[in-house]
Amino acid sequence: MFSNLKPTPADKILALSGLYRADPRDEKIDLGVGVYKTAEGKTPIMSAISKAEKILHETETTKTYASLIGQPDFHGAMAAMVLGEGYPADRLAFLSTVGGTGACRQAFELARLANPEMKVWVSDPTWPNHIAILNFMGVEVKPYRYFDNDARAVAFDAMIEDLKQAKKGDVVLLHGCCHNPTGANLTLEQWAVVAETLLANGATPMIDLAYQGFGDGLEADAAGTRLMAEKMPELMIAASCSKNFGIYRERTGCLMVLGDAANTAITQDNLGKLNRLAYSFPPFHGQALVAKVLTDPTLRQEWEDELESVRNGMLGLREQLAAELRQLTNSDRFDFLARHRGMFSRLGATEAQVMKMREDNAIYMVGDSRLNIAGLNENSVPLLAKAIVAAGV
Ligand code: PLP
Ligand code: TYF
Repeated sequence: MFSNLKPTPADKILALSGLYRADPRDEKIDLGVGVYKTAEGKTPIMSAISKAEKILHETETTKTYASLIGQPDFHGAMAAMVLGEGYPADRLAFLSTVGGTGACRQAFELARLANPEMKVWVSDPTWPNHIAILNFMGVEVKPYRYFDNDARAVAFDAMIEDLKQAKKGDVVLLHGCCHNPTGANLTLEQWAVVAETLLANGATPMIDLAYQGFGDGLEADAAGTRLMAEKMPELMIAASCSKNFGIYRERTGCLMVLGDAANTAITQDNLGKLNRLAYSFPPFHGQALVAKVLTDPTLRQEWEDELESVRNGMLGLREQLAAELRQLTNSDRFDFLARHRGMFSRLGATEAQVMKMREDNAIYMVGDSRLNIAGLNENSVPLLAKAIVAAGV
């Protein structure tokens, strides 16, 4: 039977790590997978998370099954972080999931239960896993224009023109902040126009929020999501705790579904079914850590401070890279790097230029010229700037 299996195409982002590791050059620079790294190239456990783990270790008395839909304290803390303290509890159904990826998958599954014919509109470009999961599920994917390759900014008029074509029963997938892979994001005014557009055609928005706190701050990064939650009758939010709590391997995330209060119970019931049929209970440990950190005032402050320093570190690297390129090119055409937010920027280099930087300078970025800003440090920024210019970007 298994001889019928066909080889699967590698995930281009994950495959890059293997190529990087195999490169014997000392001065190599890894700008591939979206993982936060310190200047020393380490992905540390955040101090508040370590402390929460110690507390959990000392106080946990059982490892019996917990809740199928996830832990209520985690759900409440996540809703408050994403939607603000005054979130509409009566209109919200929750599901703890296997990371943000699991939240995306379960959101697509829920939408398909509600409408077997649904199509999903995704930004062009988007995180490749969105498309891969939808293709695997056999769901039709409709790209909407998002990125202006020349301006390296959001192509907003084109985006709205395309989103006007979405229909009631379709899902429109948006990135809440820190767009992956481009780094170009909507302003709050633009979010309001997106809301008006979807209110007019009745399509259901879904927000993938994988980097809250990595762009302009915890509150600012949630502003677009909060605006949508306020204006839209329905909204799905797939929130990941992998990056902002640094607990990637714990696989912690949450799907929040906002709808008519009269439907909350049945939506909740359907969400529980999706977990049960996929893997039964979601991972517990990460939920407990996040709930502890968010609800213990001392740990929360410590976590927010560390998250701020991570965020400001990345902003500093963006400024340094833009300044370096301004000097080398005698132009401001790379200033977009300082305007983008989050871990990623799409440089706008051709695949040949990306390969040239890999071959000549041992700089590893994704083939579409997405670079992970957190893979840089003060010393490697000038090397990258020189390589960008030498490659003719
Ligand atoms: N969505 C986006 C846009 C991402 O970049 C990621 C990255 O990891 C995820 C979702 C899912 O993250 P995870 O499943 O590790 O929580
Ligand atoms: O885009 C990234 O680099 C992160 C990490 O299948 C990631 O979101 C990449 C690919 C993948 C899962 C996670």
